[in-house]
Amino acid sequence: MNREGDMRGDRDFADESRDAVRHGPSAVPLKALYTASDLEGVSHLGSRPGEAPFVRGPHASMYTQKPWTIRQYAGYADAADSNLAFRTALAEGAQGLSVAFDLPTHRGYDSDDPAAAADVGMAGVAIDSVEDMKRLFRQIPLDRVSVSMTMNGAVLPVLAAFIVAAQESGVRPEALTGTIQNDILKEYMVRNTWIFAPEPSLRIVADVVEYLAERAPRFNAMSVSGYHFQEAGADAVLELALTLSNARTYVDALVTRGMSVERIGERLSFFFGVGTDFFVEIAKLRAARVVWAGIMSELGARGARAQALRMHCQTSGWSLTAQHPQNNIVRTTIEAMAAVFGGTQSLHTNAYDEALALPSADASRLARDTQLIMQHEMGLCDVIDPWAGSYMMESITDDIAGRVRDLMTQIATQGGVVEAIRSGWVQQRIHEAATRTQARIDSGQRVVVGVNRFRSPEADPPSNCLEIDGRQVRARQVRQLAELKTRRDDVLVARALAALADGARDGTGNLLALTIECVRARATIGECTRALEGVWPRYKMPSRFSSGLYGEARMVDAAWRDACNRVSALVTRLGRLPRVLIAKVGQDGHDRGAKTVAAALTDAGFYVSLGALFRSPGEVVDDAIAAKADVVGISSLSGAHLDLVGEVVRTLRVRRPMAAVVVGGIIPDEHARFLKRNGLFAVLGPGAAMESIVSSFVETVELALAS
Ligand code: 2CP
Repeated sequence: MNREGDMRGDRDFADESRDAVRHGPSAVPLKALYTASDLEGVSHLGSRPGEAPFVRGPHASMYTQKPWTIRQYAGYADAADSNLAFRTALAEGAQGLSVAFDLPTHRGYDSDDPAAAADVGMAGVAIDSVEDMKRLFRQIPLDRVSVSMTMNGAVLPVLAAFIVAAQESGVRPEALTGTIQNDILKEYMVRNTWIFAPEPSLRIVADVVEYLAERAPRFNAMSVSGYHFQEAGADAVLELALTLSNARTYVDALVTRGMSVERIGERLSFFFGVGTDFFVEIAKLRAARVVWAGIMSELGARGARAQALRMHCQTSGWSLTAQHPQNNIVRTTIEAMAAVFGGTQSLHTNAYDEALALPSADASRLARDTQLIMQHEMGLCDVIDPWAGSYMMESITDDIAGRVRDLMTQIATQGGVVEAIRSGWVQQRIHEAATRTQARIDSGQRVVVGVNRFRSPEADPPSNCLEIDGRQVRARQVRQLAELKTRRDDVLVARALAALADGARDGTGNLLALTIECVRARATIGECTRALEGVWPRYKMPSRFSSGLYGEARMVDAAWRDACNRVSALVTRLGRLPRVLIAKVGQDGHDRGAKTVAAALTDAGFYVSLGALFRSPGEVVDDAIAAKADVVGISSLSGAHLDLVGEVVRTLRVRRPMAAVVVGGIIPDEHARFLKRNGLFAVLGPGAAMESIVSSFVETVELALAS
């Protein structure tokens, strides 16, 4: 074809395809071509950075004056180990800290509590008291290094321990900078580290915000989070609508208590996930600022500080693959670019080996250096909001903002987020989105390189992942707890804990102020939580999943139909449906995988019971007996599988020997071999398509029946 022909072809394409709508991996439709006409009616055009509606960023100069904060989420084992890791990171270029606590700390259990035993120090650092907190920040100047703490359920004692530890090292609360997540609503929706029911938890949130506004005004009192929605399966619009609805609920509650909207807005911050849908993710972050500025303005906020949305971002953990882990370096880098183009204030980049186990030191360094390279070698900080004016970017920013407002109205008309949690609407919507995504991946409609396409027979070299000796960490914590209790004044502790319980019961006093007195007297995290449990019993929430969706999405897919036929043959042989219990064990609340597998197995023809969260190994066995399970499928993502799954296998062998156990999640090969030698039937690695999971369950039942 000659040059003229080429050009005519290009023109034809432009004319014919400019309005063709394609559906990418997210819920936002993208067009093949955008032109000036797509900017008609976009109202945010023309605004400048640092000006409402802040689409171009919360600050006028953005990264040209101060680049985003490199803030890697970290913490493992005990306070001394994590302190060393923090100091090393700061020496090597990290600009702020972000503490990952272990699951027992999140759920308000001390390390010597039997409910916590297997999880101590595994998925974060174990903190039992102010003494641990002092060890965690030894030689770190808390008046100069900002510290973010991801804590929600046990926010009172953990934040109290931080404040007292700082005071005892000579730093007054007024000098502290940092962020406490303090976003309990999303815990009921997805993350599941709640302790108490929503209503008392909202009081705790508000008491924390009020205390910080008064005593530690430089500290961000909340990090309202969308990240976990995305990780659980939500698309960009749902992530924003839920996050901003939650934030709105907090603001309303605080205004009702008499706080000014201006003051609330100044120290409210946000946290979003950044996934693989590059353009949409940039637009999402820009749209978040537009929608939030509108809400705060409606509520009466006038100052830029109160209207401008400031955010932390984290690259998507869910997008990481266990197959060919080096590919994750590329995914993370591009996701990080989306966060930066979207104007984030602070960023965590994931380590490439995190789908296999806790990150190795090398992988963590590479993740951090990715950001250093972006800041220092690539010129990304030289231009403010470089996507501004792009037909595509401005158009989809506006599109997302409109869809988010519509969904927020839908949530509000149902009675708001607390009602939507209670009815299960939110959990259901996210689960359904996750199930559809899984079906798209399993059918190959959504490509995951190295997993469902472009697989290479060459295995990557094994990663040198971090191993935690949880038993040793626990033994150290238990010893330190015992020492703490011999040194303290028990009468003082009892008095402070009684005052805290009274404050909770009577609705009087600020609960953070009361907890600070408990912690100063050396009450532990677990004791403070138990004092509150006396007034507000631990909350329980049913686990639910939806059947029908997965099977429907794969109805015409031969691989799926084959798997279903295998289940039908098994049903014929058994003369009944094969029965499966899908269980979570220990303090691990990540339930996206468990719910999706439960949904797919049901659609394939199994009878599936989904167990509650936070069960002990003994309780899982009780559930298996009650469900008359042929197979118990355990989902484990917390690193505590050796103890917890091992105990389920041992106990089940005695109490229901005909049932077999399989486990799915992040299980290093060596651990898988060990568990299999000790009676585990199978390990289903991350990235397995549902048809292969279904086939594994069929084989497990067949083998268990034959043995
Ligand atoms: C920044 N500043 C500027 C400019 N840029 N001033 C003028 N011109 C500029 N261009 C100022 C800010 O106003 C601020 O001062 C100070 O510099 C620090 O900047 P910042 O933007 O506030 O950065 P930051 O201190 O790093 O705070 C960022 C956030 C904060 C987002 C506001 O909330 C944060 O650090 N969040 C991190 C949350 C986190 O780590 N979460 C981890 C989740 P002033 O303070 O005086 O205003 S991990 C969770 C896992 C996955 C889990 O949940 O399980």
